[in-house]
Amino acid sequence: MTAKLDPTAFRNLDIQAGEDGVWIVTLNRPAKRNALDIATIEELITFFSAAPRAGVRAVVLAGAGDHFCAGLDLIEHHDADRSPADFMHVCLRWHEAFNKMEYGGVPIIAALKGAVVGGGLELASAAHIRVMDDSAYVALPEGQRGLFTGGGATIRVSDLVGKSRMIDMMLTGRVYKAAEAVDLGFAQYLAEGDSYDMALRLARRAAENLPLSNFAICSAVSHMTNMSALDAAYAEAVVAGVVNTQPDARARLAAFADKSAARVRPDE
Ligand code: 1HE
Repeated sequence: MTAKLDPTAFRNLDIQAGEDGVWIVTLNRPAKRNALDIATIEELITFFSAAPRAGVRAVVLAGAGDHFCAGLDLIEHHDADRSPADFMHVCLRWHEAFNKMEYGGVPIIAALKGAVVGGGLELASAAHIRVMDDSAYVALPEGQRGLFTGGGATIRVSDLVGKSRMIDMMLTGRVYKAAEAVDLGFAQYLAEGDSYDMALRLARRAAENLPLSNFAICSAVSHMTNMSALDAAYAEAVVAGVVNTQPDARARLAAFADKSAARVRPDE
């Protein structure tokens, strides 16, 4: 079962398909600091729903301009003057997009710079790897705006850095700059140069893995951390049963056995 992805069908996202299966998805409203309006969320759903069945082997998720993402489109939200039920449905669409990302099975590497705030941090947290450069900073300004997180921060941001840190950020508007943010666990990498270059390198490396392995890594781990330990152990065994016996893995195992495969070394 395959899906088609037409890069020209997107307006708020710039989509570039790489020949190596690494696709570049760029939030493309730099004049609005890539704030997430409804149309952008719908495009994220469209892209990440199809990606696992469209031959996408890895994604670099980036932002156009100086900022990754300014979070919820506050102007759209203000102008729409939404009812509670309306905004609940908005949040459910955000969850649809971000769950498709986290559980979809395609590695997503976020290239972070400038503001990664509010819903922008929620979006970044749904990626599997986050790379920051020196310009990046994270914050949850919801408290100051009279809002609350609605795009999964209570789940993913607290998972990354803990409940008490998240609550402090929301109460006080605390901002963490890149180096400290990486130390605390908001991102796995601090790039010396451009976060995009490093994210692309990492995405290309991940794309060399077998797709079924990556599917398990970028889906099963998240599912299993939602389960009891007993159920997770069972599910892990089932997933490993499928992944670890895949025919495509035999050549890789044979290469290890005949000593032609690269060894695991600290400096490679
Ligand atoms: C926006 C948004 C936005 C910028 N919605 N339009 N998020 C926030 O509270 C962050 C709000 N944004 C900012 O703090 C700043 O804009 C930035 C630090 C990201 C960038 O600053 P700067 O000086 O480069 O840009 P700017 O002059 O503030 O904004 C440039 C334009 O982008 C301007 O539009 P213009 O038409 O007047 O030129 C801004 O209005 C627009 N813009 N950010 C809409 N967020 C599911 S619940 C999630 C809840 C949240 O995410 S709350 C956090 C919201």
